[in-house]
Amino acid sequence: MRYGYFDNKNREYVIDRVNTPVPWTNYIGVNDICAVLSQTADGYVFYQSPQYHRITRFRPNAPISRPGHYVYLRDDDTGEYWSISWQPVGKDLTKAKYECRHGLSYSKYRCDYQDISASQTVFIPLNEPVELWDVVLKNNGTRPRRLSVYSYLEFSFHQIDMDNQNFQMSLYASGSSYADGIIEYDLYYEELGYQWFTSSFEPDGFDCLRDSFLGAYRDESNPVAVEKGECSGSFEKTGNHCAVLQKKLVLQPGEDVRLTFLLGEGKREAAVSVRKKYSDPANVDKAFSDLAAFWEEKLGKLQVGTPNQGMNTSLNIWNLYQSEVNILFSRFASFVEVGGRTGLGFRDTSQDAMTIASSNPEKCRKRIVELCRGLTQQGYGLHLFQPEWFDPKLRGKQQSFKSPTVVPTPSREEMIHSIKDACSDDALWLIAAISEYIKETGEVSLLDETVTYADGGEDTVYQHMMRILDFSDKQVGATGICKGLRADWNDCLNLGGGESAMVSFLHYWAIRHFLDLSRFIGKTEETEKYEKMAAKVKKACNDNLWDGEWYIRGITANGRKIGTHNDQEGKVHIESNTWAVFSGVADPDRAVKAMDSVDKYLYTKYGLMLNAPSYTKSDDEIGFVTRVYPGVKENGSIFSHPNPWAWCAEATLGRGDRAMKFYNALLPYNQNDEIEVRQSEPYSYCQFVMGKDHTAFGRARHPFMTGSGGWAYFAATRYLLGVRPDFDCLIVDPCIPKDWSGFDVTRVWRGAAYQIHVENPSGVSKGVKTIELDGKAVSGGIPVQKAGTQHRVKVVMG
Ligand code: IFM
Repeated sequence: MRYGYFDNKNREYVIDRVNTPVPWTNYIGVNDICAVLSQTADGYVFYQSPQYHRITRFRPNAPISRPGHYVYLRDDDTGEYWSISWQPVGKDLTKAKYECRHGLSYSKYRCDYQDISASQTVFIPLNEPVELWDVVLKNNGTRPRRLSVYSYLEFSFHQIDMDNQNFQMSLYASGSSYADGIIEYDLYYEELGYQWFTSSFEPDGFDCLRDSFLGAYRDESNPVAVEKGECSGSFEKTGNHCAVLQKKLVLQPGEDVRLTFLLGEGKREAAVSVRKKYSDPANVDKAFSDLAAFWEEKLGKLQVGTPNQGMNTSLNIWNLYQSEVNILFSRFASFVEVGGRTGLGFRDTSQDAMTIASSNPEKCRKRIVELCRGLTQQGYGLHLFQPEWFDPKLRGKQQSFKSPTVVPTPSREEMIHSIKDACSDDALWLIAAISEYIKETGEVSLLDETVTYADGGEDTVYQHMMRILDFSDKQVGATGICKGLRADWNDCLNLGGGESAMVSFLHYWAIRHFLDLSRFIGKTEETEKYEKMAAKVKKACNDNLWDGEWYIRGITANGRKIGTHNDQEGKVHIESNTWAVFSGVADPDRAVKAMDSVDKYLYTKYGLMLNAPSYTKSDDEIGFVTRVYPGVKENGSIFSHPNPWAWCAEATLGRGDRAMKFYNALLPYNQNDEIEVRQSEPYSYCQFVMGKDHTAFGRARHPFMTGSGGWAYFAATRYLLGVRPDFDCLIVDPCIPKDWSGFDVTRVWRGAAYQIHVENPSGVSKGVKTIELDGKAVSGGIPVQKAGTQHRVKVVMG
């Protein structure tokens, strides 16, 4: 069963059955202000922080997610009313036609009802803290129509906690007012507590008090003001507030009208000038086309044409979009992660930064510096921290958002965690992010930049990298395998503080990244030191972690091996086996066996499970994972994030058919027509899909806010299609299914554009016979070309 389709030409996903099993969301905005909205316009908007500076309210985890950013329409002759986005009125779907188009940083809602077609496009101009609703109505009938149009949104008390508790204060500290077409909203005690709402027209009515507009014992589906056809003109200092502007219209047959609603940050003065600007539709169009150009520039850096349509759609549009959404705001703003946490998670941010180095080098660099500041002198990262703790320029910003009635988040001093809070993998990911950034941009001088440590002192980025590697070198157990500390990548597999196979493999991978860099910049001394470290780690792994057919997952504090052939539960784990291979620790024989075991024990038609069989008996020596339902999340679900590690591992082995089998199984696009099983958005990777050990096998949960999008993009473009930058050349080293006759990639790298055409005449999966750059043979990678130039690259596999 399907609910929509991919419109690649417009880079939109079109939901033509709007009653999806769960909300299907989109992210609006690319700068300071961000809205998370569903296919029925439910959702919320925040300014910089979803935790401290929400603009509109959201009641999460409810049977219907409310409220949202709605437009009601009313036939003033009959009194009948409906909403453009289907909800909240929720007309009978057999009588009206609704559609939602989720595009890149905008959503467009459409409806057709009784000869009135209407659309509401919600977007946020590139550099203005303003949410804009571009509303168009048309009378397709043969008689004149008298209509009323109403906006609706509900203001927030600015903090997620304030919207959910202790109203004895907030209800009496928030106020609204109306004058000359502008609604103003304020939180009286907050220095930055002002918003406004206005429109391109002179309203015929308004309401600022939610309860006056909705009426007693009613909700957003049947507001009394819409039912009556008249707003009450309410506003007050104290209460719950909303933004309703009403316009009465007469539309002649064939006539259309365009209205703009605007929601923004600041006081009345800001509203006046923004209103003036966007009362001219040409400015609305310009802001919308600037946004399209923003995405065009990003997506244009890498476009693919392969025989796999799902891959093309995902890599060319949705995968990159998801990765950018993760890095632009935070990992914490969705309908599930409702914004109650903010800051940077060390491991997640490092991986997110690594995967968007090509599309967003500026943000990647910014994040690298922020993460270096969140590193301690000992070399471990603060698992979750606020960048403003360490950036004098940002300090004080969150403070001014804070309301007095909520317990403040801990200060920097309180949060300089002791090592017992550290996760063993966190900082290792940063090494790869730095290396990928330099490969992408060539900015080797980043290594010399001086950056502070979280607990005082400062050093170069290069020194930070060595501290990270040295920390993992020292934090080892009796066997020489890295200690798992509080947890490794798998938050729930704690091993009682034992040793983590995955982290030792990751350590090896990070050392390899560093060695490539130290050799490139000619640092002989460090190269020798870390070559020895690499050899030591490799030996410890191969001496202690091999189980015969696969690698174990770890060793508990009591010396018990986890993930062995003797285990009835948690026998095979994806993390250790994929990293053993991708890191280069496993020799070819073991690598093949390990990945064959992954295929044998973990493969399902919806992707690879994290571990199998799932744990059913609680065992605190292994960790919290054993207290998670079988087949769910970290216990045997198809956790999306590690799946691309398996594609990379298979690409390392040159097994393109296997890699593509794994790729296709997880690809949300491939479940577009199976939504009765998947339920969630087919244009976004979800954090996990229920595994075989759960009754809802195949059901996906937690869209957007997961490292899966970034890793899928990184793995597919760099290791399956094999186009990846090195420090001084662009490598083309594909690993594809044997039946692919070839594919094309357009890649912009260091300012030059490469049109890469790959041919596969002998039907191989791996191996490059020849490479030509503009008709001339090159060996190895493609050398750096002058910025602004265009090149043709022909690659023949064989
Ligand atoms: O690795 C973690 C991530 O940091 C947060 N989500 C769950 C993942 C696996 O535990």
